[in-house]
Amino acid sequence: MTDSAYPPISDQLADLDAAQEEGRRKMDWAAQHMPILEHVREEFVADKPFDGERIAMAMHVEAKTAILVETLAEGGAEVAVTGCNPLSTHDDVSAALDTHENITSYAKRGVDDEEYYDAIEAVIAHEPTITVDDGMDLVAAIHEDYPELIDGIIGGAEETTTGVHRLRAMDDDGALDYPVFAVNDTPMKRLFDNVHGTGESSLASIAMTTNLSWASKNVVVSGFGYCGKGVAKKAAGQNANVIVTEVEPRRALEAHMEGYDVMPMAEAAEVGDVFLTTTGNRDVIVREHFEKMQDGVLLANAGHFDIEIDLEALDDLAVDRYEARDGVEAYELEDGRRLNVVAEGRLVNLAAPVSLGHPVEVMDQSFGVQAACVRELVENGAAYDAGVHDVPDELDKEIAEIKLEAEGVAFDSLTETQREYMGSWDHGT
Ligand code: RBV
Repeated sequence: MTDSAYPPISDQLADLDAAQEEGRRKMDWAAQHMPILEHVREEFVADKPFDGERIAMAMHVEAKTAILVETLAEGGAEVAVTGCNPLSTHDDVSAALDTHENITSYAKRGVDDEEYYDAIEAVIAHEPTITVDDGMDLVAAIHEDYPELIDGIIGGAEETTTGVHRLRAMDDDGALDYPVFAVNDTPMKRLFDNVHGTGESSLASIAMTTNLSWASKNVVVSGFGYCGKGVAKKAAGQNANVIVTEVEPRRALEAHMEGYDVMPMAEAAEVGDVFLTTTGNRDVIVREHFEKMQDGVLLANAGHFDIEIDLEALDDLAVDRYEARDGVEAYELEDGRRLNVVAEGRLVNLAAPVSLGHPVEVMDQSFGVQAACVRELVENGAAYDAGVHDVPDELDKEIAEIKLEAEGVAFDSLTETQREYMGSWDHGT
């Protein structure tokens, strides 16, 4: 292990026993609702596929993620973990994880930029053979600062849209030097976690943070990708009027055909009550938009990074700033209008004080795919070149089947005749 001075969470908390106990309680609750990871864990405990592996992880360290971390550790790996967002860690869960003999947790809530990267370096100091990222910060730090470790790395797995986007850009530049699975892009992740998970948890977090209703509100959803679709659908389901902003013509059309109003942000700014960004891009809501907004609007972001709402410009415009509620900062403008930013513009479903992240069931699916990818790297890592890889469809289906079985849902399979028919081209009229 190389040197790193940054201490694990257990050396940073005052009342460690109480934290460990509460963290464990949260994990036990999550585990009860994660049948996929339970199944995978039994397999890992029996086979110990990760004996001798060192897994580095940067994820949202809360109860569900903790069950994934434990599952990998129970499979024989040494795991070092830290957060992937300064505000999403639950310190008690981090402390509970750190008690496991195979796990070191550096995650801590409320770290500044310097501590955030110190913790990432502390994880990297464990000299990983596998990385598991949410947002690609580990892959980036290893390539930039510790390229000598790359030879020893079998591969990695990436959780989120933004991370996969960054990885593909890196791959296009020929700069990605080990294989990484795009977990985000699987049906088992995207159709559930991005759509239902982001939709439900973002809206729930905003509602809990503000105590305001969705009914009758004009809710502006920026970006109609998988996350935006989920947010729009769930907001409409709670009687909001949904307005979508898009830059991609087919997605704009899709939103239009779903029955949502579609308009440029310059127009939406004037009529929106709540603004929720899900684009993964920067500068979606900027000064010219703030200038037109109504008094009392809510501004929130559900994208991975806090770049979608230009808070610097808002700060420039503001004559006063104050904490209106826990997790809500009011920016007061010269003419008296107040624009309320939720959770500092960081991903709202994890970073607001009351936020708990996506619901347990969808994270069980995403993390089931993560676990299957780590197993695939250990079993067949040499078969994958450096670069971004789709998760093998068979693995994704395996996770779906485990879930269906746990839910008691039976489904059909193809007959031989059907299989032959689907595989042929000469059965015409
Ligand atoms: N996400 N994790 C949670 N652990 O509670 N909630 C959401 C959690 C992940 C989700 O998979 C998404 O792709 C990513 O966070 C964005 O950073």
